[in-house]
Amino acid sequence: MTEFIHIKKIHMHFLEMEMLSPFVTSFGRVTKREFIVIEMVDRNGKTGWGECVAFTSPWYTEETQKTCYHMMKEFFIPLLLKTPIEHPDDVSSLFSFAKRNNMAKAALEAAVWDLYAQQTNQSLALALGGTRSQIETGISIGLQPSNNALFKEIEKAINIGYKRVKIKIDRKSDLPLLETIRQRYPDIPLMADANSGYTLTDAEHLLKFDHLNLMMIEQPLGDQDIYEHMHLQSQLETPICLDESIHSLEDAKNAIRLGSCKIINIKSGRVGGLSEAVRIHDYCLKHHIPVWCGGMLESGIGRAHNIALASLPGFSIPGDISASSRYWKEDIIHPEVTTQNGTINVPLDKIGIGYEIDREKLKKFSTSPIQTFTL
Ligand code: OSB
Ligand code: MG
Repeated sequence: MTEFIHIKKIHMHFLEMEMLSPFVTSFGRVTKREFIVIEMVDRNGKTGWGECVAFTSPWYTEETQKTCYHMMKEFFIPLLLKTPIEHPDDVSSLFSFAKRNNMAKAALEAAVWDLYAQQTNQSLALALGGTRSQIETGISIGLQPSNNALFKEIEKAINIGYKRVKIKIDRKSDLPLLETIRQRYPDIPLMADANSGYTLTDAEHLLKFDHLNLMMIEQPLGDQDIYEHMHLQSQLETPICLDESIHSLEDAKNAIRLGSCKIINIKSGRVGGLSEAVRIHDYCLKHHIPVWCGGMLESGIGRAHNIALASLPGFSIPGDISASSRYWKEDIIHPEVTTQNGTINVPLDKIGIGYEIDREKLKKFSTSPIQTFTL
């Protein structure tokens, strides 16, 4: 019998971390990453950690750090403080009265998962059902100012040993660019992320990607769409992977039943938490749909949760979980996340997320005083 988790205190840390280099997509440019870090203390004095992965502006989903702050403070935290939690899966039911706001929900649920893993004396990875002690990982390269800059980034990634290279594409410079990359690097595991840059009228154009031997094309059509992706996938050889369109298990089921994609990118923040991420994983595994763990330019805390999630058996494609040093001069966890020839060790034998939080760094990157919530 596990005991209930009684949450006594929730501290919010407000951070801003400068990225080593700006991350550019067709929607915008991230140069500084703003985060709310959740520090959750239970009645035994144990501390669980979570990170809110929303951006400063709503370009990727409708949420922002400020909307998440509002939702957590006004709705989710008061509920958590007065409701004993038997299992982290209960958090999504507790929050289900509120529509969407998935990243706000996920930030708090992640800290509950960390507490639960500690209470049951195991690593977060094992608590989630992870089976791997090492995960293979890839890299996501943002839009670059020139082709040469992009080739340099690709070469760097290959030399480091990343198992998969993802580049961002837009309608302006997709096909010639991909063709050039393929000529230079005929065999690298390559994929392209369109972040919804196309419409169904581009189908004929996208068919020309089929000879490029891409592992997949990620989210070519609208960020709300599942139906049109079905039409596109029925014409394309290249597997479609959905990212933005998948907010829940229900979305994943619909996409798979319609044949709208052959692969799914799972991000716990986008789907409202690790529990929903695991449910999507389980469904995909059962239906032979490979999944991989996406990234949100996380600090070490979110990265640690991603590593734990990616240790589940259905994560059969290298994800967007790169080393801390790819994004940050200094990370807020210890040790930092490192890769060895494109793999990351899962801290299966540690308790909880398996990384220490560096409080000095938390303080260093804080932009305003800690806020504490109690009953
Ligand atoms: O579309 O997967 C995406 C970053 C921010 C928002 C959306 C996406 C991305 C990435 C990079 O591709 C992921 C990462 O390296 O953390
Ligand atoms: Mg994507």
